[in-house]
Amino acid sequence: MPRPYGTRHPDRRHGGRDARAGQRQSAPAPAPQAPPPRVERPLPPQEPDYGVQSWAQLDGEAINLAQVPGYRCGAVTLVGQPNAGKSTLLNRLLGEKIAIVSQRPQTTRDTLRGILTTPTAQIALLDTPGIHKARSPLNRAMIGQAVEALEAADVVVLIVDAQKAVRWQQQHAGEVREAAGMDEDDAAVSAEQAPTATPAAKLVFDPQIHPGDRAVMRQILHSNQKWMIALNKTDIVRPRHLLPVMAALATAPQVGAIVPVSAWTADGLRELLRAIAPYLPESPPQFPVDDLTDRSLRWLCAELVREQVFQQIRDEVPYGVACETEVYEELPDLAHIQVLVHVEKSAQRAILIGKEGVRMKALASAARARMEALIGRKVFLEVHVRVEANWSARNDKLKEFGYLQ
Ligand SMILES: Nc1nc2c(ncn2[C@@H]2O[C@H](COP(=O)(O)OP(=O)(O)OP(=O)(O)O)[C@@H](O)[C@H]2O)c(=O)[nH]1
Ligand SMILES: [Mg+2]
Repeated sequence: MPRPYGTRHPDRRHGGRDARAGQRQSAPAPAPQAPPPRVERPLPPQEPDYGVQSWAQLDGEAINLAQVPGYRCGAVTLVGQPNAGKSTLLNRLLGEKIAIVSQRPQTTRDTLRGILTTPTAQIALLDTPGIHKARSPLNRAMIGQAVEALEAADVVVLIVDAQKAVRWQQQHAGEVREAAGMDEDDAAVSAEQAPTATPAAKLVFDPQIHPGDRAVMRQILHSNQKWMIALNKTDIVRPRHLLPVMAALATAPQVGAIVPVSAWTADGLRELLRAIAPYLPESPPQFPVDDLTDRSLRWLCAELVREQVFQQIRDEVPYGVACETEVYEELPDLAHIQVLVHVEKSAQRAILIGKEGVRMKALASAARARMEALIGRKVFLEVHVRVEANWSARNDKLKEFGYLQ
């Protein structure tokens, strides 16, 4: 039975069984020893190497995509619960890292458009914040962005976390639930997520579908968009457990294809693109073929600093952090970038900086490496931290940081 990450084998807790046997035989107690120096455990990898995707490879300048017969171009919105893998999937489809990713929910705070150009279609892929039960003004603003992004799509792809879906089904197998009861529960979530929306229609879902996914489905159905499902993280689920999950998802109203994928291994992504293609209108490409996103490098660099906060700092601190690029200068030998990190309390500032600045050094150096990979140049990065009391509850600050329109 594998041990959970971060736990030790029970026999090793006090030096192991053999060590204890030795203590019983020798009478004098061993002299107390200084504890071994604390070794920082390396973080487990939080995202794959995205690599270059074969479907995005264009045959040099020889191809004039505007003249390819039947060429398609359109917009696809990726939605789902927090942590379902939307941003990882976006990066994987593009073959480039532009969206930030972490193991923690609610990493993405505002929409990000990635542009995927293939020899047969150009797809504007919109990554969105995870849809969940929002409480704080920041979370409500995030969900407002996700709901708004539904409107702009030719097709919506709901990303479902297969592992979460399987767990829900296994825990609730055999439980008989009142469909009406489930509806009320979901409707409450829906109403909170879209305060301006008219009440969601009374839709009955299979209770075998995770309630969080049902809440997202309601939002999609409310937007009247065509939609399909990418069942993600199939690399960590037994294939025999996937079938019942897919059967339950297939009962959702008006759902199109359900494609099992793994953003981590790239399995199923070609099939996903094939399933998306018929929804896109025939049109020449609307964006220059080597455009990857409509976001500026300034914005992406601020996000890369926030990503490191999400990946390296525990507890609630990342949820109180917002980042802004204050300086972005292209110098002859390098890019000079200065990022300002806003926190809500001075205690958060102290945690971010760490003892003798060690934590900040680690954050900045990881963010800098990511920036260099993105920009393809050497980067000189400066990061400053400022306390902006209670910013996540203030509309003026949410607007200033771009989270609220
Ligand atoms: N094993 C596995 N892990 C995945 C896969 N896709 C994403 N993940 C992991 O899931 C976690 C969340 O991924 P994100 O891409 O940040 O999820 P998200 O849906 O964008 O989350 P929010 O931005 O918080 O809404 C990360 O640790 C990813 O590495 C996958 O296909 N397989
Ligand atoms: Mg995300």
